[in-house]
Amino acid sequence: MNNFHVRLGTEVADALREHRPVVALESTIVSHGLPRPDNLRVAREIEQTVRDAGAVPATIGMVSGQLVVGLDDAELTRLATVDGVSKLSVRDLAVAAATGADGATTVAATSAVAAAAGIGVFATGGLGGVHREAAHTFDESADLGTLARTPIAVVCAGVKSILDVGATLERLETLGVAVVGYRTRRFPGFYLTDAGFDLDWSVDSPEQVADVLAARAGHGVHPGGLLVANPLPIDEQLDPALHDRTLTEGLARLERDGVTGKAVTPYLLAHFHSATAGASLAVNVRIILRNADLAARIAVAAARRGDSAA
Ligand code: PSU
Ligand code: MN
Repeated sequence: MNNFHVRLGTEVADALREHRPVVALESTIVSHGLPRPDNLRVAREIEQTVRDAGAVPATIGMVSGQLVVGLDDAELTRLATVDGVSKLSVRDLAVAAATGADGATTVAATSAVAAAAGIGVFATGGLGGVHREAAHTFDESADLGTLARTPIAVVCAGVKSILDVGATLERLETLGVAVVGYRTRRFPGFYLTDAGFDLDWSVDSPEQVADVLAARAGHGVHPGGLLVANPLPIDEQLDPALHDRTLTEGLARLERDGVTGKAVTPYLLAHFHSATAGASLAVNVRIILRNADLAARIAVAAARRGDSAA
């Protein structure tokens, strides 16, 4: 990209030029989704996991108004530790750039920037979606609308269980976002292995995901994203009873404290991390690392077949 406001990290630029595998990573998870000081350690572990699987990590964020694809360690440290880092969705990017802000990109913003930079695979924890009171509040994550028009494969453990999962799946269908289970036909519920919904499609290997991406590129028909839903093994999920208790309590507090808008997701995640005494954090980290590993293997498979989209 010949854009003054977007800088590719050297390693990422080299890898893209040489058609080597690259995996995009988001920074909202680091700045707003995980508690300090674990967030920085985990951010580095995610990158290392991508490297171990043979791909180059490209963590995306904004530093002093400049969008960076492939934050270096000093920049990653800054977004993980400095106060006042904005949570940036797609619509915020230009304003944040023009005002010189530090910002962390959501799934929506990370997807859009990654695709524009020529990166075809992205790993996150859980996608944003339709919030439980959306019928009244209209609170639906911009992640959904952005994926409708962004050609990228997002590896995630479904959508966060704090959301209305059924409504989110319906919206993904309406918006034309493809959803495939990785070795499952059940949609995962982030902390929980199974959110209680069937999927139409399942894929068995990174190579098969690369086949899907190649077919999509070859058809030139489907402009949108592909969700690769990668569930936790059942013995690694958060205890469902603890999960349900914590969620009920978190939703009640949300209402009591009058939290709305973009603060909802960070608020509920923080509640989980404190109310489960770190149990949800361990599960959350495990989810992200597993997704980073799978995304890297998909990027490697796609690069092997010479697929320029990855
Ligand atoms: N999943 C996580 N932790 C997070 C998020 C997702 O495990 O912090 C973030 C992602 O950046 C996602 C955002 O895009 O939450 C959704 O926020 P909202 O509901 O405000 O769109
Ligand atoms: Mn929202």
